[in-house]
Amino acid sequence: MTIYLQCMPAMWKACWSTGEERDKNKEEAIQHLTFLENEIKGGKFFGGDTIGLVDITANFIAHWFGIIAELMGVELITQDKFPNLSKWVDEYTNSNFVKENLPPKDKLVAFFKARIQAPHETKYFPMDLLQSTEVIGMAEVKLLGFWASPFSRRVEMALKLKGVEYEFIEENLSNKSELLLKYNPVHKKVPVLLHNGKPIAESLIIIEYIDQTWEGPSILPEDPYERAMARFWAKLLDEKCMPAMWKACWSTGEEQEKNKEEAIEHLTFLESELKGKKFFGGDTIGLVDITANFVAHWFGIIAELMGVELITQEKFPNLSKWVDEHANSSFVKENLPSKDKLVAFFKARIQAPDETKYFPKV
Ligand SMILES: N[C@@H](CCC(=O)N[C@@H](CS)C(=O)NCC(=O)O)C(=O)O
Repeated sequence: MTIYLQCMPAMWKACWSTGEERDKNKEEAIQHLTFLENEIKGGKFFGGDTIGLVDITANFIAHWFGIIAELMGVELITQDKFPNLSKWVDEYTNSNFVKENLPPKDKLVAFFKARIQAPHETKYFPMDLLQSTEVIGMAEVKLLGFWASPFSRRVEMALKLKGVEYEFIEENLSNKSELLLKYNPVHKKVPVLLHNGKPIAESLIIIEYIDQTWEGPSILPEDPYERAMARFWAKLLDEKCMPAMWKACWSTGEEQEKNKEEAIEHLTFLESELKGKKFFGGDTIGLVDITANFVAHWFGIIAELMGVELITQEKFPNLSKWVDEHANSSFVKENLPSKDKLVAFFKARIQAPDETKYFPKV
């Protein structure tokens, strides 16, 4: 019973928390595990020569924990610190009876990876192991965002890539919260990341912060030149390319033609940059792919609604292939708003009376 009430929650929390909170949880787990380490001394199982109640109760420690700990980069039950427990984990997981009755490692890895990457609405972790969501430690990362914002989704994609657990706080952009005005008084825009209460605004800056703060797949390239280039393309997308594409959608006549021409000019550079590559980041999604999520997802939807043709197969074959690649990546699919929801959102915006119409200014 002690295992369930004290040890497992501490181990679980150590996996899903970060920073100081994780260290505190690890310490607590180590304290309880030390009792178990002494308890098993000299025996094969907690039940002696055969598996008993404690061994069955401790199946999380023997099987689940190692899998989650590896995914989350947590080291706790090591051979040198817990020799008896480590031996027990081996004995236990090699017993035929146990092998036949626990879920295979591959299946659990896939399950937890999917949970880590799941959008906040569908994410599920067995919270009943934790007394409250506050003690989970993940609550130290909060994101003020808006579901339909490509900027906000960029940050979510970066957090998901790193496997960082966070609390999403949906903002009403037509009636901004005190929280948003307090934490981003300069721009008053989402996204804002709060890490241990400290606010960071501007999506590209937040992504770099995430990349430097948490372990996991690199979002920016390691090589300084490649890094500089990734920043260059991300900046071009934000400052030139996306505003021109956006304006091309919402303008008409001559104004629209001018905007389209400007967009085509910038898109042509991106087209060349993609030559021979699956993603801007090479074989995997990186800063520029995340930054360009508007080009890949939002733009096509708005362009179709507004009857604008820009990224065609014949004019931009590399970009068109990249849009498909992007749209078919399961990671991207899980982390972007659905087409139907965006269509409904933009249709409502188009039809809204002027006073309540809301479009991010360009
Ligand atoms: N440069 C900012 C742009 C963020 C942005 O434009 N956010 C929009 C939502 S898509 C917003 O909060 N708009 C509120 C407003 O303009 O009042 C970033 O990269 O984070």
